Amino acid sequence: MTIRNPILRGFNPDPSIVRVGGDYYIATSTFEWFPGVQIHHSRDLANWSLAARPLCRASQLDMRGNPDSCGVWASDLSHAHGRFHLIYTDVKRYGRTTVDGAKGVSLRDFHNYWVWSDRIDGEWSDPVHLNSSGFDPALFHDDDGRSWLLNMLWDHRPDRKRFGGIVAQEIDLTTGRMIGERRVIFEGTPLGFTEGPHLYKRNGWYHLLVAEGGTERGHAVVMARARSLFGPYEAHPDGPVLTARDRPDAALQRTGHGDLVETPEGETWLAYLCGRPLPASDRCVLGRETAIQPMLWGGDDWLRPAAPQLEVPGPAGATPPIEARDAFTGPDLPMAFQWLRTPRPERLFSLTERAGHLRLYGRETIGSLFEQALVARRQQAFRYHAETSVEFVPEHFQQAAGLVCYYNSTKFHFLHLTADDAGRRLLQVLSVLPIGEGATTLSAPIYVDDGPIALRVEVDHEAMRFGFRSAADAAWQWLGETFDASLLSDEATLPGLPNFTGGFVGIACQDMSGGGLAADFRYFDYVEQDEPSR
Ligand code: 6LW
Repeated sequence: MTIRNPILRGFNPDPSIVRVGGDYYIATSTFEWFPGVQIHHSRDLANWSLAARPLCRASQLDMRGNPDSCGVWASDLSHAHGRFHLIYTDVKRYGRTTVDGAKGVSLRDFHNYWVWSDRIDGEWSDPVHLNSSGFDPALFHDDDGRSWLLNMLWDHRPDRKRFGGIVAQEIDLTTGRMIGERRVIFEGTPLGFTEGPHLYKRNGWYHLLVAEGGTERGHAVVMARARSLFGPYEAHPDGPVLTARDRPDAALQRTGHGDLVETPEGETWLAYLCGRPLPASDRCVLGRETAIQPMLWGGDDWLRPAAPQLEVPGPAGATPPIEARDAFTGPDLPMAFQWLRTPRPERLFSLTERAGHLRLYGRETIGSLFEQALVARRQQAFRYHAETSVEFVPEHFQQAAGLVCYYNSTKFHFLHLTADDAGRRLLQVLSVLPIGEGATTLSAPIYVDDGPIALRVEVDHEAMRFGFRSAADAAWQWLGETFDASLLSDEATLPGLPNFTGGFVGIACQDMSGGGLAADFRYFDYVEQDEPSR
């Protein structure tokens, strides 16, 4: 079995892994993107496919108004008492920790919920609210039949550690009711930023796995153990069990936030979060991804890596490039696509109002935190092209529709059709300026004829270019400007703001007049070019 990391390419952070019989499942975070939570499936730990997106209706998740990079953080997937259990956080506010360097009060709102299902691809239950004391909740099912909810404790007080340790409280899994007091069981190591707890019991030891060091280059997977669930926990004598903080040469950076799984043969594997910064810009345009690492329990009951870490073993192409051509012929949105925040997609698009087309209704402006008609899929490779064909007849400058490379409400490059004051149709790019210089700018207008028009973007690491053509057999006409794709990355940001997602590519339509003018898209191609092996 050749494992080629990352096993889940592109924006797939905070993995939680579970095995049921011969089936492995990994749940990853989706933030402000709807539906919420991605669950991939594998039978061999090497080959994975998207199996479910469990949070798919208003009673489970409504993220309208959620800030960028909030929404669904670090879900936890487990299986116990004959059911799948999913615990997730809906982050409603991300107060900045420091303002101009001064450590202020950092108010944040995290709501933790529990849903369950008998089948991974079944209908998941409505949520039960558990607590709101911090993020990264996880369930631990003890061998005495009791279950415990763990999460990191958020301490907003200026003179305290924001990351106030790991708390545990018993949960009644028949009702979701919390039992007894919450107790801090582990305050973390000097690395700090203690989060992402998962608990395992083995040979009479409680083994606590946490993420520390922060989710950037100092990230680490840290373990500690105790004879009692409530501690005291003794940290691993070797320090972090996996980290790239001292390995600037490693192919996989930002490694942390892990979870363990055991194979039927008794091997132990660690699924963990990583990032692959582009060499030139040192920026992660694919966000944080999921990798996996074989581990080994020593005779001293401590866990250690069982193979070289952080490299990308296996032949190039072990995870073949994606070549997806979606013709929008069916009534349902292809599973690779998502939209932002709202549980009311029928307000944004229709796949039935015009047969063979995805119809987007012009709603709020691109970057709105409420109702923007933008449907997109993750960028999962450094080299790809995407293409669509759109029919759109704008009447004035407040109406726009087209092809977009999107990171968040302030970071995107949007090639769109609109109209001038005389109603003549034109193409422009609404594009983010280099971070810190302000928001966005408009490229020079290019007047185009009426009728369907094909739009194309080609991305090669940091370089992005847009093209268009009116007839299928015409040559592509490329815009003179090139655009900086690395601006659509976790690292390109003003300080103190959350940038936890990766880049997306898709289609969008806005009508600032409130008229809801629609745009019809006939297909969407997303085609990756193979990555040269390292
Ligand atoms: C997640 C936390 C983290 O909840 O980032 O890298 C947060 N680790 O554990 C958002 O992904």
